[in-house]
Amino acid sequence: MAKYKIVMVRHGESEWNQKNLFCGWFDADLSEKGRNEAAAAGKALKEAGYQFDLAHTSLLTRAHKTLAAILGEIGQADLPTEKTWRLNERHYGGLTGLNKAETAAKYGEEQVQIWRRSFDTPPPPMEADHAYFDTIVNDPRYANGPSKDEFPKFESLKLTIARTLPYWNDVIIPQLKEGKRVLIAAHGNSLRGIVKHLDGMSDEAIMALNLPTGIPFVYELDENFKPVVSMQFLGDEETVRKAIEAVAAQGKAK
Ligand code: DG2
Repeated sequence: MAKYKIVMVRHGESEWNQKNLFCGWFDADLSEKGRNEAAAAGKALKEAGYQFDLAHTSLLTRAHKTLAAILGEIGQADLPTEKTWRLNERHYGGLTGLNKAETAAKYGEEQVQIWRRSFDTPPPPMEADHAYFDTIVNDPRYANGPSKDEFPKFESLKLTIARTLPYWNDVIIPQLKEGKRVLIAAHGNSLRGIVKHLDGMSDEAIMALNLPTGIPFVYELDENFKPVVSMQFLGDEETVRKAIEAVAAQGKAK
């Protein structure tokens, strides 16, 4: 029997999703489509009667704006919200800013699939001469963490999970145990990490999972935090399927 319920959502389409660029820790804003997706996510949650006690999000604007739009729609604009770098997108290292289709044309679709979806093969590191190195490393939003030692130059999904899961276990689980209704607005890969953990997915199985932008999904968990209901999207099946396929296709050479 389900004892706990949690709602998660990947932010709406960002300007860099729209341009098909590897984004990672670059702070891209939402596109107009992404703003509409975020509002639609809020409306879907409102229609389904959702209210929350707490929200969690990353330190990145695309997730904040998605969360704000959702909270506005459900009439909870002042909901207590915790922001953490541990929910940031995976750091795409040296790929940050490159076009995914052009990268596939240059290095092959298989290589891009490995960089995007393999469990433990990381992208190349972001070196100090990378166009976005200074912007990201010196961003004041990281003044309270990650520490210098923890600050990534690249992340595989495995490394992303290693910094996201402690937050899930130490912060979110205790709140669920207290009976709090929790919403997480984060990113494709930080959420894939949580989903992999919850569903006990193998390193191979997680490669096939793509999360759509701006469509909330619900998990119902038993007393041991094992899913009774897994990844139930608040959207019609056809729309969700197409949105997932579109994410998967971003790594194809055009
Ligand atoms: C995307 C995910 O992150 O890219 O960093 O480019 O969720 O913040 O838009 P998000 C990025 P893929 O792993 O799907 O290529």
